[in-house]
Amino acid sequence: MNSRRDFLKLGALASGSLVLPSALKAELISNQEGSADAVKPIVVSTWKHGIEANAAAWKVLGKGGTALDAVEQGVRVIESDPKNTSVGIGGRPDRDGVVSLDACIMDHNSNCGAVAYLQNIENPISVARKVMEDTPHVMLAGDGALQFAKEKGFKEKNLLTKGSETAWKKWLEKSEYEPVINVENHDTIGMLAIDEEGNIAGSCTTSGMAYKLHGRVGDSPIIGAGLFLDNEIGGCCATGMGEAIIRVAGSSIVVEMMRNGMSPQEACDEAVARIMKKHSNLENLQCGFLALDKAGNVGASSVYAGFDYAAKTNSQEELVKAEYKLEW
Ligand code: SD4
Repeated sequence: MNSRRDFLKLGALASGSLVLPSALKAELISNQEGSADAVKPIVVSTWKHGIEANAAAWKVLGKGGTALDAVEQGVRVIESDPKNTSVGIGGRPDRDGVVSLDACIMDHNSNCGAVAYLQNIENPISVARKVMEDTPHVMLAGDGALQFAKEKGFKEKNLLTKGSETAWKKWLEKSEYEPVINVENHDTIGMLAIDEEGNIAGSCTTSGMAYKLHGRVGDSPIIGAGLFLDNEIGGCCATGMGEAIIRVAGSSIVVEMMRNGMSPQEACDEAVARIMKKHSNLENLQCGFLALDKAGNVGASSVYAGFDYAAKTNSQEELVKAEYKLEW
């Protein structure tokens, strides 16, 4: 396995705790027989756009706000960025030209909410939170999700930007009509945060696989696949080929492996290995996991090189390359 943990320092190092490579932190904890303080607050999120999302989450966490508010506010910024072509407005449409969004959110009490195949609403994560807080259900999909969002005061908006429409039309010219997965470093956003109280929350939001089949829903709104957490253990979020992530209940197995003693890094590596074992054809099968345990240890792993995540604490801000198994 390749091991690349290149740290790009984004902020000046101040006094206080550091985000340590997970192996180092684990060593520190065991050396001091559990006396090492947990790193909190902390927020981590997938891909480079995680830097901007973490900054928004920090406006909540830094003032002593809740992890739940932080993970909602953090990813909303990316959903509302029309230049981001894989989340919210500006997201690539399906092969029929329809933009449909998937999102979920989970709190430290294991409350969760999700929307799938939601159209015309810029911030699906906030609709998912409303599903969690204002209904007895976990997930609403399609027209029902849209109807619920409108009832809750969300405004309808055309999510297909000129740029995304042009790219889709160009794609149509070739008429491959094949669902494909994006490989560039601007993908679905998954976020995990621990607040000052030590509570964890997570969010995940996407426009899904570009040019997917009309009606397709991926892993991102599925609790246990795109996102899972347990306040006793930690959390995990996923990015990449949703079908492969669902097949192994990706984020939930990472949390369960951490429960059984693995570090976040070991658990993410193992989940990636599990996916690779289940698929004979690994062509374009990019999947990545990002995990955070309750002590503030972080791990991330992907099938192919290129996956990265952003981490932020009181003292440090980093973009970290995930470990990976294969070169493209
Ligand atoms: C999906 N997991 O819909 C999402 C897409 C993604 O990196 O994360 N791409 O399958």
